[in-house]
Amino acid sequence: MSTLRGRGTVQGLPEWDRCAVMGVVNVTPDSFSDGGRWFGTTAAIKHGLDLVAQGADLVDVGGESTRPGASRVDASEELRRVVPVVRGLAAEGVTVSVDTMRAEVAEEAVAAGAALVNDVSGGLADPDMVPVVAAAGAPFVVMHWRGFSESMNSRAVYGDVVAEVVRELRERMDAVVAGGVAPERIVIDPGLGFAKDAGHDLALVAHLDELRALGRPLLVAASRKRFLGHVLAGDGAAPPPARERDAATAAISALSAHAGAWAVRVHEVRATADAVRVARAVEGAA
Ligand code: PMM
Repeated sequence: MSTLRGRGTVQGLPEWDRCAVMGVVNVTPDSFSDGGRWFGTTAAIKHGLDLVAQGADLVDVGGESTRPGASRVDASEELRRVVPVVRGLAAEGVTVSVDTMRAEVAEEAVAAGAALVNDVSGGLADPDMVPVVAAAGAPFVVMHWRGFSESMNSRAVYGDVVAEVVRELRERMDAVVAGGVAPERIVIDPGLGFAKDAGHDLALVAHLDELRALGRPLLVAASRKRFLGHVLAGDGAAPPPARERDAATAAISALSAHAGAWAVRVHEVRATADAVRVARAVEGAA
C-alpha cells in the first residue's frame, strides 16, 4: 500500500514511524471549539502535558483565535499568552510548535524552546516572518491562506479548488525558500476551513495525494471544523457543536494517515492517536 509510505521528514524535528499527532493548546478566550478552557499559563501547560500523556507527539500552542470573523489580538497580549506556555512545555521535554502569524511571537517562542513555527498565513501576514524563521533555522508550516479571518469567507471562490490550492501553495513555498528557509524544513498544509466551504474542504481531503505531490511533508488540521459539522448535520438539521465532532475528526485522521500525511492537528488526542496507530498497523500488514 504505497500511499502509506514516504510521508517525509522535517529537518530539525524528530522522526516518527507513522503519521504524527499534533495536540492543540489554544491559550485564547475565544477559539471556536475550546476558547477559554486553557486560558491561563498553568492550565495551558497542564493541558499540553495531558495531551502528550494521551499520545500527542507534539503540541501546538496558539494565542490568537483564527475562527472566521475573529478580530486580532495585539502582539503584547499574544506574547503574554504564548511564551510562558511554550517555555513550560519545552522545559518538560515536549516538542512544541507555536501557532502565530507574528514574527515577533515566533522569534520569542523559538527562543523559549519552540521547535516548529506554524503560521496559518504561510508568512503572508507579517513581512518579517520569513526572515525571522530563516535566521532561526526553524522548521516552518506553510498553510494555504487567502486573507485574515474577517474577510476569509468571501474569498472561498474557486474554479478547481485542489488545483488552485496546490498552485498557491507552490508559489508560497517558492517565496519562503527564496526568503531563506531551507526546503527541508518546510511542512505544507491545505488550510481546511480557511477561505474554503465544506465542499472545498472535502475535495482537498479527497485529494491529499495531489498535495503530497508538492514533495513536502503534509499537515492536515481538520479537527472539529465546520465542514465536519456540515457532514454530520445531514439535510436541514443543525450541525452538532464543535466538541461533538471528535469521532468525525478521528475518521479524518485515519484517512489522512492512510493518504500519507506527516501529521494531523487535533484537539482531542486519544481517538486520533488510536487512528494513526491503526493506519500504521494496516501499513505494516500490506
Ligand atoms: N487551523 C486553526 C489554527 N491553526 N494551523 C494549521 N497549520 N492548520 C490549520 O488548519 C489551523 C491551524 C484553526 O483552528 P483552531 O481554532 O481549532 O485552532
